[in-house]
Amino acid sequence: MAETKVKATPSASNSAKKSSSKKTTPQADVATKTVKQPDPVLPPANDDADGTAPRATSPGKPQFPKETYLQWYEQMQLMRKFEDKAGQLYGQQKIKGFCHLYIGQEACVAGAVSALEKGDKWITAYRDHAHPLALGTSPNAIMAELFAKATGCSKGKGGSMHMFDKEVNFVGGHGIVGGQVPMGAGLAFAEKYNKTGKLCICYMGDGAVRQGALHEAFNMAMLWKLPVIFVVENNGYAMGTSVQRTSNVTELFHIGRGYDMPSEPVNGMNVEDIHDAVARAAERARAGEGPTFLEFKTYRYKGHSMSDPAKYRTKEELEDYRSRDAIEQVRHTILTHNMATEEELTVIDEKIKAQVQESVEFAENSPYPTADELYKDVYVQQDYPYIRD
Ligand SMILES: Cc1ncc(C[n+]2csc(CCOP(=O)(O)OP(=O)(O)O)c2C)c(N)n1
Ligand SMILES: [Mg+2]
Repeated sequence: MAETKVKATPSASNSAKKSSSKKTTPQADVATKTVKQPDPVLPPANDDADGTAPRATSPGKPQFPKETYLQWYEQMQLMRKFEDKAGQLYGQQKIKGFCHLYIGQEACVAGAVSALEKGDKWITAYRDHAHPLALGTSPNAIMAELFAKATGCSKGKGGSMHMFDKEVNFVGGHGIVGGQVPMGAGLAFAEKYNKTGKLCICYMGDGAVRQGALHEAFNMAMLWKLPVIFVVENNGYAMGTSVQRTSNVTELFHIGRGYDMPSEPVNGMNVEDIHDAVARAAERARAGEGPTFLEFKTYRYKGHSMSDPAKYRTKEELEDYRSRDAIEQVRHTILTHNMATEEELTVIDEKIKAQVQESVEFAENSPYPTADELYKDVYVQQDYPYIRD
């Protein structure tokens, strides 16, 4: 293990402690921090990467400034409360169509937001409400999109699976399993080509790892040393099918090995571990060393989508993950180390409740798109050569 200087956000650095409190965007300016650099291929960054360490009850010494823990708490609570509400509204048929909730996986996004820079590109699959929420898209625009209203972040034409927000560099929201993986490589190619110093973080589910497109993209990303961080959110299941039933390689991070891609497992229920792993990968990408493959071992508390009763798993399995809930861990750290009082956390909770309520009212009171919207935002090439009358 070598010690390397990496760029990380103020959250990762004591020197930046003060500036992080007046954050204007979730991705703040960079500061420097020394973290452990793992060997390029494989060895786990920590010995609890399978998520078995009971951090909520033995949190240890906080590694980050209090502003970071409070930011994580607020972001993750917003994701959770927003989606709790979305789930309720789905039950009332105010939200229709597909709807995949991220509840349980919140740390996977919060820890990456704090480790990356403004201007980095984000892309993911269809479980995509939390990413823009944490990047700073207004909850109003996301709720309105769920309601298919014209004020939604995709003008009401995308719905739950197709959130987009160029302002925060969130490039979707993609429904084809694995489809976003080559796109993530392409986004990173553009950053390299334009010499922006930015990178792309490309999320996918464990189901996507068995798509051919991933393997083609991994090869090219390594060949061209693209500034991309591939993240598999391994929540154990692709719809109702477990990883064990569909993959000969169940430690998914091993798959990066075939391409000599630096790859590691990360405890996806722990936001600090996620921050550190993403910061290491970002350092490599910005230094021109190319891609990294991170396997976040995580869990979704709800079914695959709103129509899934999740009968393929046991109550005990769910409770085991719930007992290591990422939000509870952060809450515990904050309270144990007197970073805030119960009352102060309640103020944050109340603020979030009001934000979520406001987003529902905004969505309810917004108009649907008009019929002429059908013909807008559609790719047309008048001289397309292959269509003949
Ligand atoms: C190419 C393709 N095949 C099948 C589907 C149907 N499908 C939708 S979600 C899904 C499971 C994907 O699971 P995973 O990648 O683990 O993501 P998670 O839902 O767990 O976040 C499947 C098979 C699809 N959308 N695209
Ligand atoms: Mg999955």
